[in-house]
Amino acid sequence: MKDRLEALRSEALAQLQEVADPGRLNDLRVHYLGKKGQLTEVLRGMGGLSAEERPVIGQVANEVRAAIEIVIQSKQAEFERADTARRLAAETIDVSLPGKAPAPGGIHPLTKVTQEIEDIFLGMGYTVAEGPEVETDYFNFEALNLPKNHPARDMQDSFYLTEEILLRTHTSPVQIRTMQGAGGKTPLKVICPGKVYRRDDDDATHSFMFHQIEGLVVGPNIRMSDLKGTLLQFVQQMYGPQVQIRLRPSFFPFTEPSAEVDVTCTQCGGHGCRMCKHTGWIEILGCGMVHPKVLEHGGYDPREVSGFAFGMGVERIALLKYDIDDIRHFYNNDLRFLSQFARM
Ligand code: 2NL
Repeated sequence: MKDRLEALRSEALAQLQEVADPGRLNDLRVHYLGKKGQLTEVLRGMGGLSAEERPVIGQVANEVRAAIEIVIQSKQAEFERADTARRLAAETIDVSLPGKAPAPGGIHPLTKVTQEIEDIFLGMGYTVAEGPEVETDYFNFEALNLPKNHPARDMQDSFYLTEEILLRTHTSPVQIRTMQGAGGKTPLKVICPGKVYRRDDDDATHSFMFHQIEGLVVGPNIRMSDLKGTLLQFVQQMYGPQVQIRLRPSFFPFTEPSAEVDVTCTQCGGHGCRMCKHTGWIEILGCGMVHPKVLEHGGYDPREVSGFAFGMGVERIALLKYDIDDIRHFYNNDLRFLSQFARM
């Protein structure tokens, strides 16, 4: 029996020497050491041994098992090392390859100009308010002293969702809501930026959707001179301290008196050029003293308080600031255009 065990050992070790893959190694392990393997087979004959022989043969059997196991383990470790080495070679990352640079986004020029305007007015103590783009006839027209038969209320000029609901045509309704929310408190100083919608045919200077910023101040003894000083301060921070303004009489249903504001040409400084059509002046916004009826809709008593308001198109301010010739550049999302502002 001892001879059979020794023979089993040398046969197993010889075969294990030749093993070249983990699958075959496992087969041999099962063949020699498994429950129904060769070693078990030999040991089954132990029953016929004498009491003296049994421990001797048992020891030999244990030595044979240990010898085979050791070779299997070292073979297994060898295969694992080879596998790791193969994977390391195959999965090597070349850290010297140039990376794929992520294209960082930039702030849209209209957003940038909006933020700049907001900053200027925040610096003068204003707050910023936003409101819904879908408005009621009351907030968009009625509260702003636009009577039912006013041409601006024509179905042809606005996007109506129903008879009473439309896309806002200016951000003034936000100011009405802000006044009503203030519960008669003064002073009220607010600017309202946002998208507005008008049924225009798109061209270089018109769009069915554009961005407006309106400002409103309400308080005791607010005068036209406060309005003029505020706007001068604004344009000088926006375009430079050399810029002057002039006010021309105008008309809006929600302000009385009303004015159109021109700045000295941002291109030629007022001498006259193509941009200002050789007048030296460029129109940039509309403004006026808040109409008493509008103050009343806002919850104020026009005998006690007064106010001024102004409104400007963000696209127009941006066109002038960056000398852009077509409003549609702002909406096409062409990176050749947008990337010029990304790092400004
Ligand atoms: C323009 C002119 C303007 C206003 C907007 C306003 C708002 C309230 C009361 C009175 Cl709540 N007025 N807004 C006033 C004058 C002119 O906008 O040309 N915008 C592009």
